[in-house]
Amino acid sequence: MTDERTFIAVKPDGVLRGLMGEIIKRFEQKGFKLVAMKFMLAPDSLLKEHYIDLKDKPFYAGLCKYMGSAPVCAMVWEGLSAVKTGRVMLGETNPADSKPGTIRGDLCIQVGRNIIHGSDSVESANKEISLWFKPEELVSWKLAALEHIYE
Ligand code: DAT
Ligand code: MG
Repeated sequence: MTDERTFIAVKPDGVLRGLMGEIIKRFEQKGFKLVAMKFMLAPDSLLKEHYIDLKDKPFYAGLCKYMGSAPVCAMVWEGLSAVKTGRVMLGETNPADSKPGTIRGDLCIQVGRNIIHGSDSVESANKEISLWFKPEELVSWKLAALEHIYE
């Protein structure tokens, strides 16, 4: 099961702070394979659907507005346990609870500006990937280092 996929997005604060390269680097160096990437101003309709499970939260409207306030870098990364390991790499939702070494633990401070999104289950990953990407935008290719990343 080295073909599990997760949806990762650098949020507007991460983009505005120039942290895209640092975040991409971490997933690339880990050994995950980039399957798709899109730099875009996300439309409000897409963001509302993306965060639909949080629609009753008091921060929902502000969250959607902030997510559309500047570009995001939307990505699909693939590899063994990409969803779970991706979440570990992100850290906790609140950066204050995130350990050093994680993206949120190292690079941000407040929950409302936590710089990165990552799918929380395989099911939501599949939903998010199909929401953000057309099937033909998912690139099929072989990572040359594959046999050195997996035994
Ligand atoms: P995660 O992004 O770790 O999956 P989530 O899905 O529960 O967290 O929430 C989505 C985003 O909403 C989160 O990254 C930041 C924002 N958020 C969550 N809890 C919040 C809160 N209590 N106050 C403000 N923003 C919050
Ligand atoms: Mg979430």
